Amino acid sequence: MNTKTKKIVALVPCHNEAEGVEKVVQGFFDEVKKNTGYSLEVIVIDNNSNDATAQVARDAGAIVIHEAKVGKGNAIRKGFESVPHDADYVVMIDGDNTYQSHELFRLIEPLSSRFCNVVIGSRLTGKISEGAMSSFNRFGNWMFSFLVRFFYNANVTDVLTGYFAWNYQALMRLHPHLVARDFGIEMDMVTKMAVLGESISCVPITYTYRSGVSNLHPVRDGIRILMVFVRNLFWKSDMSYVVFTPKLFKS
Ligand SMILES: Nc1nc2c(ncn2[C@@H]2O[C@H](COP(=O)(O)OP(=O)(O)OP(=O)(O)O)[C@@H](O)[C@H]2O)c(=O)[nH]1
Ligand SMILES: [Mg+2]
Repeated sequence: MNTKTKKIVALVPCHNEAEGVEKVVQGFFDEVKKNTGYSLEVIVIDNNSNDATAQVARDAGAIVIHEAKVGKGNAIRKGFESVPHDADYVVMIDGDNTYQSHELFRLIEPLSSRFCNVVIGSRLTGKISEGAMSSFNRFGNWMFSFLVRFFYNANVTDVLTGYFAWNYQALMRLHPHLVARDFGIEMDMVTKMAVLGESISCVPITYTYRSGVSNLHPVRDGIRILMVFVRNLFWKSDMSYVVFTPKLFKS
């Protein structure tokens, strides 16, 4: 029996999230304490915050690194570069406490049981608290998820979620290919994982009302996300072990 402790590394990209980040970090530590056989490192990527995000995160037990280039994509890609090589699982979550860090093992279990290599926390098949997501954003999320399922054959029900988990090797296969600098990062990740042929599963998660100020501009960011979706239809990778042709172009 393999009794080696498995190491989880949680990445939290933050731009002015002093209100939410403590609960996010604390929730991870509380959860890992309840589950023997796991260790945890939380890395907060502070992206030009001008509030107390870094201090609050450090006080809660996180390691804080900095990324000066604005944009969630830049922040999370800096986080991926900083994942220690002895990690077994890598989790990404937003710092605004809208996703529940105490649902961590819902995302880890399909990885630890080797059911799949990537787990996506799906809000649209989970629970969304009242007022947490506008009808416009809900429709946008649903539409983008539908398009990704249709054109990329990807097994996803919530492509723009902020809660992901990978086994370490799957993340290392993906990370060198990512280029999105802003809120296009989730679309970049999911579509490229689909092209790479990663096994992806979705689990239902809870999404709650935001603490702090939103950084998202639905129309501007929606257009950027659409551009990533279209651009990646033509993306190919030398590492891809699935010959990929967008469904639309199949004869
Ligand atoms: N916009 C933005 N967000 C960043 C940046 N760097 C990190 N983030 C983080 O990216 C995460 C997602 O941003 P949010 O503003 O919550 O966007 P959202 O979740 O799509 O939208 P809401 O429903 O309003 O919360 C948060 O944890 C941000 O702090 C940055 O430079 N710009
Ligand atoms: Mg948010």
